[in-house]
Amino acid sequence: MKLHGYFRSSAAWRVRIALNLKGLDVEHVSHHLRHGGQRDPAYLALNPQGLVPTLALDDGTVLTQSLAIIEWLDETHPQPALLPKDPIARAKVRAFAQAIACDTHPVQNLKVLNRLRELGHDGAVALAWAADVNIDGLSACEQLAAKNSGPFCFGSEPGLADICLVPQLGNARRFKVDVTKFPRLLQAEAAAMELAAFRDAVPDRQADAE
Ligand SMILES: N[C@@H](CCC(=O)N[C@@H](CS)C(=O)NCC(=O)O)C(=O)O
Repeated sequence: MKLHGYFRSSAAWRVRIALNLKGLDVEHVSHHLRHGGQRDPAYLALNPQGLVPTLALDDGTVLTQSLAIIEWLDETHPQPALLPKDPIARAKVRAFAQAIACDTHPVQNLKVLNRLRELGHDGAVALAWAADVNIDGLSACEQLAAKNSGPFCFGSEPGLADICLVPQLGNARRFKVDVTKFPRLLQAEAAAMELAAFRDAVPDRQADAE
């Protein structure tokens, strides 16, 4: 399999964690987002959204959207499970993951920040926007996770919620958010970073890191 990504992409980072937890090896193909690699026609033929990640399977199947890719990985490689079996617990984990992946990350991604600059806002305004969006999303996640026992977001094993949380905390720090406001999330992150699957997925450890 080939994972099309970029070291700093938090959506690709989620998939890297999931692959590591499942013990799966892939070839990494980097697309330099700041140089517009995601809009290269050859890449757009794979992923018409011009976003990373994309997972290309050995049989030619192409999967896009990190949550869809991770759920496919979980269905085809069930151990260790990334979602609980109980339907209510699954819905809660998905809600946490979507609070990050659907409602927080998309409004602070590169495309949105570039658009703010094109509309005449200076870099500081774009960064303040990104920080505010992270504070909103992570504040809600802090409350969602606080309802559960730890150390991970939903109990004693890592799962989809932690996979989304750790890269988003990385984004929040990049946008200078004071993450000490989120002690329950930091507890889950600390537990995750005890695991090689999470440590090996961090941007700085990727071959395309700058
Ligand atoms: N919902 C998508 C988001 C993908 C996404 O926004 N990827 C970012 C990097 S984290 C990207 O490719 N940005 C390129 C751009 O904004 O032009 C997913 O979860 O896969």
